[in-house]
Amino acid sequence: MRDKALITSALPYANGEIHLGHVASTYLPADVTTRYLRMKGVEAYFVCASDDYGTPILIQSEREKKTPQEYSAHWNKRDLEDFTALSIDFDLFSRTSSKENAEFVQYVFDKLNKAGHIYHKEIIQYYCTIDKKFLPDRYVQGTCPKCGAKDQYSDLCEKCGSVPEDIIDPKCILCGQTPIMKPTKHYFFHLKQFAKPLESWLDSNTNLQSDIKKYVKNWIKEGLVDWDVTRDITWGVPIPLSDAAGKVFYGWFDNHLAYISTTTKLLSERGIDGQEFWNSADIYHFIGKDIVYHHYLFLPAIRMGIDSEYKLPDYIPTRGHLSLQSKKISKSRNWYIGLRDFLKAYPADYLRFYLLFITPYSQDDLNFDLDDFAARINSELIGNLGNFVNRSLGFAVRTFGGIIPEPAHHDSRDEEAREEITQIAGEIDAHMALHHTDRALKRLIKFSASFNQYFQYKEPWKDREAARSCIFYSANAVHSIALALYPFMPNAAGRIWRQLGIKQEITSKSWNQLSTISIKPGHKLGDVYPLFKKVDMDDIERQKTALKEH
Ligand code: B3M
Ligand code: ZN
Repeated sequence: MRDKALITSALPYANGEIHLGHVASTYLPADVTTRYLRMKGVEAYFVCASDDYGTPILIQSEREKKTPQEYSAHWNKRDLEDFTALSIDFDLFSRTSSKENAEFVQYVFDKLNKAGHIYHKEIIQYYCTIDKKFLPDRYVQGTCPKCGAKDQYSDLCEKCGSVPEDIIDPKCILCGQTPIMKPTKHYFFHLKQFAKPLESWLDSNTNLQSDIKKYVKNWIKEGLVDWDVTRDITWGVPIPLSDAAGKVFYGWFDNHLAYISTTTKLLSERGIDGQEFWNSADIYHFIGKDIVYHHYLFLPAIRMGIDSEYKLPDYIPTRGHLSLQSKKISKSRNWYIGLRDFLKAYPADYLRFYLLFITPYSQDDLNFDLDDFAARINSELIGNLGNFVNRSLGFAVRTFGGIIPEPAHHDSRDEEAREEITQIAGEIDAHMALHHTDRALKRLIKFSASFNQYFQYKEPWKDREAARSCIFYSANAVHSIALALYPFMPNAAGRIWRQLGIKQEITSKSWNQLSTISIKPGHKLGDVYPLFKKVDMDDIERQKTALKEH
């Protein structure tokens, strides 16, 4: 682990609200990792941006009679509000359409071009003679040649998931006319040239998930295809060549470069040299498994193409898709829960807890189930962790006036309790070092379960004298719980911290206190009250009824 880290999570398209499916695989694990690294004393920054370009955004803005600038600005603002409500704390949430990104993208293209990694050729594109424009990607709808589904886009059949070569009976989505075919000059990135270097990079980077590496290497073996990085539309970063007027970059050429341009923008505002920082930090790109191709091949190849001026990622933590009530999430079928709506009904910490609990560090798909959500919150979080914190601190208030007693009548069970406290940090570290955020959280839950048993065994209510060591170690276990919980549930951790009566904030470097006996005899607790409210089952039923497909 380096003492610097730069963390990114996949950039959300500025085209609709953030829903539960987005946050599980990407934003939450990235936020937890950032908070954890900071507590370990690492200088860590977490950046993201809205992905503003692309034909779907342009088309939708035209439908809503807005400029694409206005339209994407709206979603950029809204996304940031929703992320903030979930305590996802970016240091900077920028835009791929920012001036800084456009400049950097053009700089990268220029350098690639001069190095011979770009070539051009004529291709045939749909063109509408009525609207007088080329019709890339979603501008054309027709019948899928593979499955026969009607009204599918020329770049994606939503029924069978294929990318149709030649859609049947193509129509311009703007005017409904049949487009003609017209030649146009497009610029290509020579991805094929990078097959060998990509392969050696994949072999040498032992931090990448090995199952993913395996199939990415297989794609290389099957043969890479050069990338057409051009679009004949007005919304995008202009291609900086005199004979490329009216042409912009394909969104996947510019979006991942915003990882870098957003970092340098953030750091320059803080007087730090972004490039120097980038190259001496651990670079993490958190993604969902649907964009493996772009992040394991396209992104590293482009960085190699500019002489690794900005180094390649050290980690690309990749996780699977979330389904909802065991059915695939789909915005078009209305089968999803918006983040904002969910957070109106339940605290951010509940959602963080549940999603982090069920999301493994693997490509396995996961399922959001409302009954399971209620059960986990009510039993693991409230019945176990919340209960231990409240019963032990509550007992200290009732019996000792909120002053931590000197331990007395030390027995072997107390020794075990002390031992558990001194080991918990290392055990959580072991999971976090391997990106198993779910296992780290489960280890913490096991720790609190074990302290519930300790409390039960000691029966402090029977003998005030014997209670002293039990309360002393329990208060110290609560201190460990607050610190270890912070990356996962920062709000609840802060509440526990205040109940413990600790004045200074949980900040960087606090991790090294986690396994210490920091709460000393004579320490005064703050106000103690129940941490959580149970999830009501009638309310869960109402949530299920509200969730309707169409
Ligand atoms: N905007 C979203 C996606 O395909 C896409 C990610 C860009 S990351 C550089 O999931
Ligand atoms: Zn048309």
